[in-house]
Amino acid sequence: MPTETAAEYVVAQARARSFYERYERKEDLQHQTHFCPGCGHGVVHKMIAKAIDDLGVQDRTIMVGPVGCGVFTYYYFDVGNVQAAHGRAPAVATAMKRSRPESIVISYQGDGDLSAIGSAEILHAANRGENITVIFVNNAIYSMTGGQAAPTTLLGMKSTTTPNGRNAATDGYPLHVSELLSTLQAPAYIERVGLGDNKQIAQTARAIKRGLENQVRGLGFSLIEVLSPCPTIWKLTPVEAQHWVRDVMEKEFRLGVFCDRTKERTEKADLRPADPGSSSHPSVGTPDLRPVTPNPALEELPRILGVAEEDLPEGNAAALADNKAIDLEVRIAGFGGQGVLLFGEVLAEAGLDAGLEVSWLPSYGPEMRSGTSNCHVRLSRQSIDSPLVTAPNVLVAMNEPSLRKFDKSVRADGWVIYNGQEFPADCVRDGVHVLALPFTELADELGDKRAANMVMLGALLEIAGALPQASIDDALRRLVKNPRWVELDERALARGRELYRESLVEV
Ligand SMILES: Cc1ncc(C[n+]2csc(CCOP(=O)(O)OP(=O)(O)O)c2C)c(N)n1
Ligand code: SF4
Ligand SMILES: [Mg+2]
Repeated sequence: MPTETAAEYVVAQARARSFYERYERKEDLQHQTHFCPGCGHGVVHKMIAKAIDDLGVQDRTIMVGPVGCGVFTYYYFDVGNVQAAHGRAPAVATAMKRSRPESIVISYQGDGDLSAIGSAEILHAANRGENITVIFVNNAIYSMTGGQAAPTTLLGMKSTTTPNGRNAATDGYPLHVSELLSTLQAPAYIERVGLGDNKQIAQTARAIKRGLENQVRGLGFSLIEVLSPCPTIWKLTPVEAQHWVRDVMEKEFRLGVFCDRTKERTEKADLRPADPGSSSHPSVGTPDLRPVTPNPALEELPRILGVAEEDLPEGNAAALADNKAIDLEVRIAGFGGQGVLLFGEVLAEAGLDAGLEVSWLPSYGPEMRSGTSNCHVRLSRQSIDSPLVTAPNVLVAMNEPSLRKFDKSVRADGWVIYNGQEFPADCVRDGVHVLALPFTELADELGDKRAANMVMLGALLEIAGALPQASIDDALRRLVKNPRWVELDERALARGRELYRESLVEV
């Protein structure tokens, strides 16, 4: 058991080794997180990183991040990272833990994520007793999206969806997740803690460490619920928000340990000889510290997913034959409604149709506080290691903020396709090619300015010369079902190809 007092704990807060030294999220803010002042997420992050350090498990920890203000775990924790779809972290964590039993898997979730859209996932992961650790950051609201009510919102509490305050008659009662899950037989440990004052903070650090330690010892499912301030959405100062946790939230959500089967499981584990076939399951309770063994099923995966050349649609194999070195990394960015995601989908579907390795990763970002929506697309003849495109060889910027956000990331000798008459002089970079045209107006001339994305895609296809026209046509028809739009988009693609040929500008 740790012995820190609250004061000692605060003094001990040097940067944990389990944090990256620099955060690559924003080039100019590499020592700052994205959290608002007084946000509980940052405090919980520190505690998790310190616990990972203390337990010496950094090399085998996998953090499964949520959707919500905690989404950027992968920018901060220097461990294995996966980002799950909203609410699905316990399912992803289950898969990680079962395929890599020696790993230490953390499911990090907000209250919207865990208790609303992900209520089924957490319930069943807990009921199966997965040997994972869930860190549940309860701030009683959907913060990232601007303050809609969550199942944990307090009665009378105002939110954008309960403007007159939550009303039990119409909105139900605050959901007590820890109490609910502790009625199950499988969980090993469930505790609710808070960040309302120093004493609570010290207890939270202990509980988080304990939740991880339980997993290291193979004792089963642990969940630590943390009552956490969100000054921004609660419209309080950081100090007021902290007091609100202690004086108001805690009255609704009682702190304490709701379930603790760790002692009996430790005793059972001590009596039993190690069983290599079943050690990851908590009903067995055997601590699993075996060395990493490769999972043969995973090694088979490339073969299972691979597309043999002879299976390609007729004509495509030949079209690709002399295009062995395709390695297209595209970042497409713009405002919501500009068709950024569809652009990426058509490109990715066409690549798939053509038998390439493909990834498509939409990135909505925390809309409330930044703005542009963007997506990452990779097309390659080789296996793709990561769907993230951090250094694109083509940036498609559908507006100026997107250009400014991503232009520095474009590789030397790469391309920027920019929707604007004038390419801003301060964005010009040596060796980076630019095609800057008023694509929105050009699409308008074709019949609808919303087809600007397809005009830009046409230009990209012509620049990259990577995909057979038949694959693009097929992808378009599959994704854009309305025949009127298919016809317009086809003309837009052709126009884009033409514009590139006519208007190429090299900078
Ligand atoms: C499938 C899906 N539905 C809805 C959203 C929009 N969305 C993003 S974050 C969020 C709520 C996050 O709230 P919470 O989990 O409490 O996290 P917090 O931001 O409060 O830490 C929602 C609804 C989404 N990204 N994906
Ligand atoms: S909006 Fe709230 S939860 Fe999100 S980062 Fe800011 S304080 Fe934290
Ligand atoms: Mg929340």
